[in-house]
Amino acid sequence: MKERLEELRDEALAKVKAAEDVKSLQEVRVAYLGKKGPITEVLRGMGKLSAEERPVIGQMANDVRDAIKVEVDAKEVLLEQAAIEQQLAEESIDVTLPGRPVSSGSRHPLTIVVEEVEDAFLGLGFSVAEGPEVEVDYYNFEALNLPKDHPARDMQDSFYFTDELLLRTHTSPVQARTMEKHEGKGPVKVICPGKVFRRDDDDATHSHQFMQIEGLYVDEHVRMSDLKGVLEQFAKAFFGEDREIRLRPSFFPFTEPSVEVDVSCGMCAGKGCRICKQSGWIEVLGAGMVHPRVLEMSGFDSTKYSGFAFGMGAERLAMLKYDIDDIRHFYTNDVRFLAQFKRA
Ligand code: FA5
Repeated sequence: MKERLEELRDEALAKVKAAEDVKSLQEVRVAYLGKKGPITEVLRGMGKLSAEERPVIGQMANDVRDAIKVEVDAKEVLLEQAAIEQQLAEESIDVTLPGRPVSSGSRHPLTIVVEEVEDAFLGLGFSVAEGPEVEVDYYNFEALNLPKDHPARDMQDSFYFTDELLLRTHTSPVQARTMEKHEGKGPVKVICPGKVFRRDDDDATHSHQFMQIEGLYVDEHVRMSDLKGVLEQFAKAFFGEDREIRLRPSFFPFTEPSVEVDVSCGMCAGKGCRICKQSGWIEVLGAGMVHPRVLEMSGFDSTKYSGFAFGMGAERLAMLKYDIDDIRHFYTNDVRFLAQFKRA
């Protein structure tokens, strides 16, 4: 029995020494120290031994088991350490290799344009106001001097949810809402960017959904010359110092007088070309002096207060500034188109 135990110890220690990885070491541990191993078997057979032999062999079996366990544990630490070192060596990062480029997004050209327009007007003392895209008939039309059945409602074909609820057709309802909030006291000086919706057929210059930027200035003694001065400042800030504007008579039910505003063509410096249809000018927005009835309906005394308002299409501004030939590019989200816009 003694010899058998010594044999087992030598055999196990040799296998521990020979184990080259954690897995084969684990096999040695299970084989010699496990419940079904030979040492456990020796201990089970102790009953057959004489009373004198039993403590001696028992002590020896325990010593052999402890000796094997000490060696297995020590080798396990070594092998684990070696495994980690090998893994580190294999997975080491070569910091000199060129990295994979991370492609980053860019802001949508309409966002850029709206922010540029906002910057230009914030510099002139305007603040930004917002209103709902789903609008009630009253603010979209009636408060803007467009009663039900007014023929000018046909100028903006609308998407209705009910008789009273529609997708706003322009940002002018924000004018009425903002004036109402001021409870008849000026000054009111805001720009209102936002999405608008019309039942227009989509083509290169028209979209059924587009963005407008409304402007409103109401105070005592606001005059048409203030409108012209502000728009001139804006055109130079947005398009460039060399650009001029001109005002042409027009009609909007909520302004009187009303004008269309043209900017001198940047392509030909006003000489006339294909882009400006040989006129030297490009239309960019509608504007006018706020109609006294609109002022009154929103709670302002029209004998004391006057104001101007304007509304421009953000896509049209972007098309002019960046020379884009089709409005649909803004909505088809082709990244090759979108990636070209980085704010200067
Ligand atoms: C209006 O919507 C008025 N509310 C503007 C206004 C405000 C006038 C305040 C006076 C005072 P108009 O329908 O012309 O006006 O639209 C204004 C601008 O929106 C146009 O100059 C054009 O740039 C843009 N626009 C109009 N329809 C479309 C469309 N279907 N697609 C893209 N842009 C459009």
